[in-house]
Amino acid sequence: MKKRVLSGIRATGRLHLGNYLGAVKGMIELQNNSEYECLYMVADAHTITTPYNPQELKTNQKEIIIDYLAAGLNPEKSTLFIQSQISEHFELAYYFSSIVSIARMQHLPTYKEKVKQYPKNNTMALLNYPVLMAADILVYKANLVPVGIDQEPHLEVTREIARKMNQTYGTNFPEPKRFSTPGEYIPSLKGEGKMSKSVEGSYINLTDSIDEIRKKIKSIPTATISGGPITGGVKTLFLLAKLFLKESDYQKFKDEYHQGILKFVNIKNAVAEAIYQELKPIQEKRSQIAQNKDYVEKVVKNGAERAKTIASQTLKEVKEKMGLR
Ligand code: AQP
Repeated sequence: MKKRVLSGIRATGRLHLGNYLGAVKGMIELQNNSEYECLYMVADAHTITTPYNPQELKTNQKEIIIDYLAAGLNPEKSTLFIQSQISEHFELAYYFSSIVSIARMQHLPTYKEKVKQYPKNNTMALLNYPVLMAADILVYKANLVPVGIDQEPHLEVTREIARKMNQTYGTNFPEPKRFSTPGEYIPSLKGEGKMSKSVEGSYINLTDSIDEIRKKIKSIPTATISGGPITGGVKTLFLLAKLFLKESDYQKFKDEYHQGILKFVNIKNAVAEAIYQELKPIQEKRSQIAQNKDYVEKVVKNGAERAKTIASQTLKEVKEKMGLR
């Protein structure tokens, strides 16, 4: 039997370069490996753990599917679906919550950060986020999860839940691992923290024009004189250079930097151009797919059918083991 892969992205807005490099690139790589069966969702139920607009969420559900398709996810190879359409995720999360302590959830750095960011939104759903994520993964008995490094604490919780369920109830959940990419952590363009949708000025969208990308790359804080240790904005710039430029160009800029002769405008222009060259075909494909609403609907409908078949089987097993049927 093929090993399973599960991943998802919250429907909080348009995808940015961090989502693309940290998650989507890994999703594509695994989709194209015949050893795996891949299921990729729009994590709309995770979206409501932070303040949101229902009308925008409705639009974003489909926009993320369009982003997935444009970036290279292929519904012939991967199951693409919307999380909230598979009610088994929520039912399993409830059963899992019976073996997870409140303290364990309260101590997670991801939870603390979100509470700091949205102090008026310290809800049960936010506290429960990692439990629902464990259910998202384990309802498909997925072994591999292509996500950015920021999700590692949640994966640790998933493994703990799998172990405890197996020990307590004799289930056979795998202990899933993260599938990492070279872009597993893309820093904010502002020089502090990670690239994030909710931090204005921190990100490049997949739909940005060359002018917008140039402007954003120019905004990365760099020293006026090159040389010395590579830190802060300079580090971000070199990471993007490593990910997008030819190795020889990257090395040339690095050597110039260490010799103290690098003009930041040159590396910034080269990086902006290289990012745009990678995004351009995605943008072109996106505008074609966006016009074909019926196709997108069909992808989502087929995806839900496949996801539901697997998820309902797991629920049946879990309920039997837990004495619920
Ligand atoms: N900066 C990043 N570098 C690498 N990977 C990243 N991911 C997110 N930011 C980076 C990965 O993208 C996937 C989707 O993450 P998410 O569903 O948590 O999306 P999000 O919450 O909308 O991501 P943001 O941008 O951080 O949004 P806000 O600001 O709303 O919290 C995951 O695999 C994640 O690791």
